[in-house]
Amino acid sequence: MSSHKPIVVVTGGAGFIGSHTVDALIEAGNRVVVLDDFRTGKRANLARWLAPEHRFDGAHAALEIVTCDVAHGIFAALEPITSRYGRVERIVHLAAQVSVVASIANPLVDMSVNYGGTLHVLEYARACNVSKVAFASSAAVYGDVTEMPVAETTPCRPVSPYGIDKYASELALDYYASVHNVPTTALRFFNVYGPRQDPTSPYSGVISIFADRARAGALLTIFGDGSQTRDFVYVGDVVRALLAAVADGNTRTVANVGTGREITVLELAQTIVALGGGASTIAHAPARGGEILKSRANVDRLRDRFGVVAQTPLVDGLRATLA
Ligand code: UD2
Repeated sequence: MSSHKPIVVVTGGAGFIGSHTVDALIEAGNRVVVLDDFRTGKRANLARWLAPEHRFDGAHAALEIVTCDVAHGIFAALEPITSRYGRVERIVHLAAQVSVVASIANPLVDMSVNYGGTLHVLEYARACNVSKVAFASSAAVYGDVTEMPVAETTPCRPVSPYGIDKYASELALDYYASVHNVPTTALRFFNVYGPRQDPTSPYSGVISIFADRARAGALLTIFGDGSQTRDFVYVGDVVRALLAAVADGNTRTVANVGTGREITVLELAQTIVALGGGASTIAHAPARGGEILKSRANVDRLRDRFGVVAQTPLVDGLRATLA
């Protein structure tokens, strides 16, 4: 059966970015195995692939879901599938504890999931000759940078356990690539937004929160005066970057994933209120501590190495998110 479609593992595949990645991989004809511990991931995000015609019979583009916490390793979760259907060809590693603030409260949890999880994935890739590992890193690896846009050559000085563990993961990817011949790419995501991003946590992405409020005609709260900027990149563009990275022959590569454009949080709030029908009002609360003032990615490397340019205009992405 191993002559069939390649098997791609997506860790964190039931989450926001993960489920969009799974959609694109299955649409491209892959057999996809999702590993997710469902702490924040949702089976509903994968609902369209749960019909009988997408059952993992080894022949068709299809989905298999295994409940698995990457912090405990992935060999046992994958063994029943690989012994039946053949080897894992590629891995998109997205499973993570996603909150910077939570990482400060619980650095050891962050380390075991975000760094330990990456080591488990890389150990699997080494032992099983996986052809490529693409990893979701973060702009958080840079820390406080004043010069914009931020290029990959900027020294990494992370200022949170989250940023440290993402950076440590990048170093591990590079080590496994150079010493153990596991081809790897790390993508440094800037502020990703789009449908299925969960707005319910206070640390959820600002667009998911503002969209949720605007739909309800409720108040939008800006932390600080709203002059801080972010580079918001639509999840569909991030998925194109991930698919390019996991299919690509590039190894030991790190690349930013953003748009190269920035917008202030105030302008963002005003745009979302207008798109939501204008019923909401905007209020200000004290600025969050330890927050970066400006963020904008240099995206030359993403274009040059992977041929990917984010192409979704913010207004279009916001409309899709509000819909
Ligand atoms: C993003 C990432 C984080 C990490 C970090 C690296 C998200 C969700 N988080 O954090 O994982 O990679 O970048 O630098 O992408 N805001 C409001 N009102 C709200 C919520 C937020 O004004 O109700 C502001 C917030 O103060 C900040 C901006 O919106 O200035 C963006 O906040 P965020 O939490 O979406 O993302 P960020 O940039 O803190």
